[in-house]
Amino acid sequence: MNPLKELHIEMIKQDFPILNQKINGKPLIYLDSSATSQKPKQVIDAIAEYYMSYNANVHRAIHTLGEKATLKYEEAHEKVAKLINAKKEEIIFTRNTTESLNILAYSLGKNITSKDNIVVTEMEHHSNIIPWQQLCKRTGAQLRFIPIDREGKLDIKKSPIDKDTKVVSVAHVSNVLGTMNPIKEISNIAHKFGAYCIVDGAQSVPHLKIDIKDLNIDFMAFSGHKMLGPTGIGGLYGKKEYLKKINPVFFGGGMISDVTEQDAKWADIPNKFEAGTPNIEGAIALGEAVDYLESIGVEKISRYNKDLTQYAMKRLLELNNITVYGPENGDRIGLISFNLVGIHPHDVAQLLDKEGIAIRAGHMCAKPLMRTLGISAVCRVSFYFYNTKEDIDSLIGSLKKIQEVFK
Ligand code: 7TS
Repeated sequence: MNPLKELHIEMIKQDFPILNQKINGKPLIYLDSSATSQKPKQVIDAIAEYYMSYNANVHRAIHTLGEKATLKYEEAHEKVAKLINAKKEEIIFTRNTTESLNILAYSLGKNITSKDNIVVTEMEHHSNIIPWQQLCKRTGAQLRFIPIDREGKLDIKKSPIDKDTKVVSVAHVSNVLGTMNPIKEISNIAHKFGAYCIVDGAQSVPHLKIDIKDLNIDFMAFSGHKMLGPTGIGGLYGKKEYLKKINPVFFGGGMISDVTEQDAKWADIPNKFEAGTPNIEGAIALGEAVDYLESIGVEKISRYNKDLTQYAMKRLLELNNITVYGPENGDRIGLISFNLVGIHPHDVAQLLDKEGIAIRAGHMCAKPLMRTLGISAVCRVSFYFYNTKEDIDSLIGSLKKIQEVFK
């Protein structure tokens, strides 16, 4: 079946109350899901239900409310784990991808010395660069980059991974180029040299069926708010044996098995990494988001998004005076960055907003990549399964109008 007909989008859209509104007198077309996705009412209701009927702290109360909150919080670990084929105790709830990567940079950083190097890529978001830069400054280790080729794919042949590499941390899908990176190939190289392989899944977990075992990775960071969940909740997957071995970076209540005046012993995973009262309603609502994704089918969502991205690519390339970044077809999903020749991305975004179309413009928190591409900013359209071909057609119509205005 044609993937674009596989989903009942008009019915699905009913679940997203925010989409049913006008912006500047025009029906809202939301093309900024890579920044944050919209939320179905099932997720919004889950937050309200927690506060209206069983608000209580987790892992401490004997009373009914506390037991229900704990059960739902634990269930959320299980749901997220199942989504990526991990074990329940391998999922740590954090605030977002950024926090997950910072935790790793601190925790794995304990054993890094000035002889070592850390490898990332030229297409990383700042969240997967700066924590490693800071680690390198603390330890004297070297930060290295896998370069990109002219098409916007990783040039693995030029990989700087070697016997002194301790960590390889790579975006699964680039938030600028949309490129899907060959994670299995990279994890094989990393492991051959004895390095940890970390995946920044911020842009992939919302769109792809992830199997962390098949990818053969050691850690993965992701954000709930990009996959229908609320803000302030994210995840860190870690292989059980490594999570058991490495040290936590936050200390306090809820993460210990015993404490004396001068020392403490850590609780089992994942509690060891979840110090303090967690984002209980966020975790529960993320569990609801996972249920929602699975009720539609992650594979169906993936096929739909790939096809929509391909359609958008075809339509964008029909325009004159446009530069599109990243691979033109094949290994990409969910988003497209471009520039209209002679028109600043901020002007494009502002004029589209007047038409009710929300896109992102700027450096996308990927300044090193912008420098590699020789630009300072891009326009980026990003899609989710509540978008349609008609949304893309409206975008193209509005872009043509903008080009006319600037002629
Ligand atoms: N990694 C990638 C690949 C991302 O796209 C983002 C956010 C992050 C990490 C950080 O996620 P956070 O939830 O911790 O903030 N990317 C974007 C974006 O492209 N537009 O807004 C946020």
